[in-house]
Amino acid sequence: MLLVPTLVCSNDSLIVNINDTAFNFSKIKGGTFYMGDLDGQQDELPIRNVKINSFYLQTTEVTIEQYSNFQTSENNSLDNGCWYFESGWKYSKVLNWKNPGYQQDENHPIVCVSWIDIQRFIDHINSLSKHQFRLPTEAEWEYAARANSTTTFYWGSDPKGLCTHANASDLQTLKRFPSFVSNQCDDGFLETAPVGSFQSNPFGLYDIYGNAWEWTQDCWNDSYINAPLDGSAWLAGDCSRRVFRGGGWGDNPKFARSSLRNRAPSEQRKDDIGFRLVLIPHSST
Ligand SMILES: [Ca+2]
Ligand SMILES: [Ca+2]
Repeated sequence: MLLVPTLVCSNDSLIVNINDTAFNFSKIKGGTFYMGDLDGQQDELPIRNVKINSFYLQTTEVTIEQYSNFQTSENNSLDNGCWYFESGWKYSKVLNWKNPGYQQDENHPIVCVSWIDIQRFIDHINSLSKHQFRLPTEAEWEYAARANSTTTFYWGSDPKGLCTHANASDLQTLKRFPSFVSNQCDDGFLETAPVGSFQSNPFGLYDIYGNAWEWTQDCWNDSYINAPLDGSAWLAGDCSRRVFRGGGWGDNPKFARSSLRNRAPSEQRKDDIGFRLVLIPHSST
C-alpha cells in the first residue's frame, strides 16, 4: 500500500510527514559559488565555480527516532558492528546504531550507519512516499553550509564561534579524550547532542558543522580536477569510498568547517557519522 505523506509548506520550508514521522526541510535557493578553499587541504583544490539548482535540505541530521521508525524485519535487521575511538580507531562487533557506545536519546542524530545502510533506508521511505529522498551531493552540501559565505565558517573565520554554533570537540570532550585537540570552551556535550541544540546557519540548517559528520552521495576523488560544475554528484573515481562532511562531535574543531572533506568505505559504520536528506517534492518530479 502506498501511504500518502502529508506536506506542509511555508515560504522557505517544508514539513513532510510519512507514517506520522515529520521531516523538516529548508528551501535552499540556487546560485553559483566557489567550492573549495585555497587555505585548505590539497583535496579541496582547485577551487572552481559551481552552479547549484534550488533544492530542499533537511534542517537537521536524521534522528534516531526518524531512522528507527522505518526499520522493519523486511528492510533492515539490526546491523551490528561499528568503529569507535579509544586510543585510536577500533572496531566493535557489538556496537550498532541503537548502542553506539555512549548515551543517546531519540532526538540525537543517528550514527553507526554506513552509506550502504542509508541507501536501504532511503529506498524504503521512497517506497512509502510520493516524494523522493536522497543524500545531498557534496557540492550541494558545501553550498548549503556556506550560506553565501566565502569564509572558513559561515559566520567568518574565527573558530571561537564554534561553541555557539556547533557541537565539536571542546572541554567536555577532554573528560573522555584528554589528548584531543579541542576548543577551549564548553559546548555542553561530550558526544552527540540533540539535533538543533545550537544556532542554525543563515539557511536554517542546524548542526551543519559538528555533532555527526554527514554522508553525501559522491565518490571519493583526491582533488577537484574534472569534478562536475553543475552541482551533481561526482560518481566517477573511487566509488568504494564515499564523501562525508562537516566534522563530528569528537574531532579536531578545524574539521568543522565548510570545505573540509573526508571519506570512508561505503560499508563502514562509525560512531560519529550520520546524514541528512534532500527532498524532491512530488510536484517537481
Ligand atoms: Ca562537544
Ligand atoms: Ca553535522
